[in-house]
Amino acid sequence: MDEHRCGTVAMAGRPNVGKSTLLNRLLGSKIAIVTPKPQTTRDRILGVLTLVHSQILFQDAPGIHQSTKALNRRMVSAALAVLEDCDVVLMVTDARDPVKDLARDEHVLEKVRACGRPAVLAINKVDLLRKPHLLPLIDAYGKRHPFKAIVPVCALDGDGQDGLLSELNLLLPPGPALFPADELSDRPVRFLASEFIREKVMLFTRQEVPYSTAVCIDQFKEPEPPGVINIIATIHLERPSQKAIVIGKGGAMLKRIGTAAREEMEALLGRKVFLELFVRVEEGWASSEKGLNKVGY
Ligand SMILES: Nc1nc2c(ncn2[C@@H]2O[C@H](COP(=O)(O)OP(=O)(O)O)[C@@H](O)[C@H]2O)c(=O)[nH]1
Ligand SMILES: [Mg+2]
Repeated sequence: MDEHRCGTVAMAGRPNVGKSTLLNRLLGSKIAIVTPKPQTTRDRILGVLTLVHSQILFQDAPGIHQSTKALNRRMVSAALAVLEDCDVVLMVTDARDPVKDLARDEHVLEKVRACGRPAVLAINKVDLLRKPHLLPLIDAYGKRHPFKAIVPVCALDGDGQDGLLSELNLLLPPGPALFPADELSDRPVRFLASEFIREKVMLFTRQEVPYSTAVCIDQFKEPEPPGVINIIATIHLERPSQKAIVIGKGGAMLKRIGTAAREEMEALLGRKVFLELFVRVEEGWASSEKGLNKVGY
């Protein structure tokens, strides 16, 4: 019989390469929010995948990038902490990066090398790549780092995910499962609820609004016996003009955000949800440590 294995796999890569999409695909459930905009993921989140002979604890994290803003510095340090504290690294890249531009990943590779853990590379978004470009890309990455495996994947349709899982499994240390088999994440559902709201704001608004949004859950009430879950949340923004955008004409935008977020919550919880949203201005919260604490970061 196979020995049971359990370990942490840190997801690393530049913003927007598809780390969170890949995590959701591997888990078969949406726990990490995804948008076409960079810097969607702000904090680490553990996704638990329980297989027959192993349990893989995926640490999703913000993208590794350079910035001076308080929020971004906090994000990058979360990404680096995840690397320091893992058994295996799953580095993710975008298949569309031309071979001659691989220097873009050098900053991430430096961190992967520094942490000294075995690493697997997932070349994601292969659906957008013409086949002849794939082999040179694999070859070029192989020359840059002694990856234990390089696996082309498509996080959108799951292409390549089984091969990726077997490569990761091989690198896990032996050990018993650390989470119950039905547990998907180390984050409470109220965190996931706040993230779904932030995702919809990021998807439906433009320019700086997505980066000025923080969401706090004020109330999360599960009735006994189980019925409709009541959630009250506040969307914090940095300026009054942003508050006006998020509320929209006659409250239309806020309604759209609320409906879409509620549908995600109902899908995750398998229960009806009643969601009430408030919008507040917390001047410049993303620029200072004090502001971050005020909105719950
Ligand atoms: N075409 C395509 N798009 C993808 C794939 N994986 C992710 N995306 C898109 O890439 C964008 C960024 O994804 P996200 O998971 O938030 O990236 P992250 O910042 O690395 O976590 C989103 O618009 C995703 O839908 C893929 O395999 N193929
Ligand atoms: Mg992400």
